[in-house]
Amino acid sequence: MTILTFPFPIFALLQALRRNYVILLLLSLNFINATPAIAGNLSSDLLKQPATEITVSLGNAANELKFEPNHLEFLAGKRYNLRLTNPSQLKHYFTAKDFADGIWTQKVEAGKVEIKGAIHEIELKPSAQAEWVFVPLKSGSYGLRCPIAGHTEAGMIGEIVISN
Ligand SMILES: [Cu+2]
Repeated sequence: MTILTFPFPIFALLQALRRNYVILLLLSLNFINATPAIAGNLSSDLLKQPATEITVSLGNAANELKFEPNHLEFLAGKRYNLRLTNPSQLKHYFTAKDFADGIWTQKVEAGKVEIKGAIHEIELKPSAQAEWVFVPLKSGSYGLRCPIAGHTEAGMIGEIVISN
């Protein structure tokens, strides 16, 4: 009896595996085909949005070690132009790595140079300016700081919130 029933489960199993294999193959083909199309549509739609401008000052003319403002709020899916300025006589950084991981950067523009692709940190020399054009994607609360020795400790920190 056991000998007679034995081949059936094996056959059923093989059939099931074959069926699953086909489903998995279809799923992976779908994934491969769909992903670039979605990414393509997403970025072209995002690029059409007018960018909301927000200015953040790194330090100030009195050389105080702070970001002004030190609290930034963004909405996921909207396009922004974050203008960074350094009106002080000191070099400063805009460092917000987790925030940078949660956004899609279109470009960073400084002087006559445009940089495309992911950016994690921007250094501004005295009187420098830069524009960071991006679309926030991942909601959360992220830390901002200037990592130059003594600056974070003196309070050159901030918070960036992305909400849905
Ligand atoms: Cu600084």
